[in-house]
Amino acid sequence: MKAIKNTTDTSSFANEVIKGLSANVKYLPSKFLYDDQGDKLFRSIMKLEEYYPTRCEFEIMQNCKDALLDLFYKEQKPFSLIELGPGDGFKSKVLLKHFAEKNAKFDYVPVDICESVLKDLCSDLEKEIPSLNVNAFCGDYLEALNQASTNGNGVRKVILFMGANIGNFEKNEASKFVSMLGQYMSPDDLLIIGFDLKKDPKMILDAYNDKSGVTKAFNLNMLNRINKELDADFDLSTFEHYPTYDPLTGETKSFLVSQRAQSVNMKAVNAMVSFNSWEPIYMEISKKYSMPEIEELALNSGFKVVHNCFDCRHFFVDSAWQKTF
Ligand code: AVI
Repeated sequence: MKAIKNTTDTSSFANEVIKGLSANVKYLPSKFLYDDQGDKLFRSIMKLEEYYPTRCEFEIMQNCKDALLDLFYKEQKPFSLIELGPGDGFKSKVLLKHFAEKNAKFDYVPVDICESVLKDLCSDLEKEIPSLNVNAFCGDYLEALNQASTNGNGVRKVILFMGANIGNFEKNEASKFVSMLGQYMSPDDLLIIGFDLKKDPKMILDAYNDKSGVTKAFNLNMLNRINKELDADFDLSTFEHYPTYDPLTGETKSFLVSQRAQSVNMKAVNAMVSFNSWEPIYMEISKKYSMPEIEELALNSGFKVVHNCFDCRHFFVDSAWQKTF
């Protein structure tokens, strides 16, 4: 395993928090949900009865591992499997084990902004799949792709962006992001994106409003993070978790709503923010897609869909794309 490179920029947290909480409609960037405690809470979310996407994508990995190997290992040419945001590798390990058993020639490049996530994953992989060649990259996705393109000597890149992470982008941002990935891809490379599909609205809303309150704790943890890192005095008990789902747009949006008028001090950055009673902070979007919307996103971002893998209920799809030019 090569040394992990750390390019995490810690100074942007304070600036982005201040910008979001000073906006007309207050928001906090959802990427900041994932500090150590947020990672733990998200792992608990993935095990919740109500949170179906992880189990659906796991089923896809199990059922489609042969089809995916055929697609990735075309003409038995070595490839580089670059996973953006692998988490604990729960789903991708299904592929990695299968590919290793089949003696496919590939290396695995997990990319994450969080060093501890990568360290845990790498030590797991060393134990579970000792023959696997792992080159972890700690930092920005695009920087990792840039490095892979420069050092890759023309080896085919297969980029995995799973877990419905694409749903956490606003519509235009999703297209911009995918187009940017395309800039680092050759015509023969593949991009696999996991999409959570539109389905029974009640089921979707329940996934973000679990009875045990883990998703509420996950959102409130961001305020706790601000308390710790910016010496702020958010009173978590005065903010209510409020998720919504719009079946027309497919957008789940999560808010933390201030139950009373109050001011919060962020002493470390010498800033104060005031809330009206019932004023929301927009925390996160989790967009659900239809198949035509997926085709449209591919086209608008310079890609075409070459293969789709569904779970048996068609709740989720891992869609394989190639560049159109
Ligand atoms: C990481 N991401 C795809 C999750 C989602 O479903 O949007 C994050 C999450 N937020 C609340 N529950 C899960």
